[in-house]
Amino acid sequence: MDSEFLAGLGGDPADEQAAYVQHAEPAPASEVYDNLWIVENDRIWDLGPADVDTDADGIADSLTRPGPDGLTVYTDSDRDGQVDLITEVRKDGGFSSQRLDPSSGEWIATDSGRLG
Ligand SMILES: [Ca+2]
Ligand SMILES: [Ca+2]
Repeated sequence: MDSEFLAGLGGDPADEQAAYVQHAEPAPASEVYDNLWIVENDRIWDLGPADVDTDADGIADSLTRPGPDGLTVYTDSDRDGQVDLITEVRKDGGFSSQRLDPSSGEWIATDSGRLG
């Protein structure tokens, strides 16, 4: 019988294959967050939905808030919803950026200067 002959063949190829197929996929990137949020002094601030696409990938990643001295841009650069880059643009054309250091939770100044 053919079926008996096949059944007698060595190891099960399915088991062998399973050892190599490890679906260690990261969290689904297709999840679309609604609001950006930021942690400040152990409080979480919900800033509302992103409405600016700063890197032109078709997904809004930032929102802007007017301030007394210009404009503040809150950016979530890795799409997890948490703001990790803040750029303050002053009315005189100067700007300064701060990036969130994920290991320490500290905001670190990364860039500053003048626009244009
Ligand atoms: Ca984007
Ligand atoms: Ca983020």
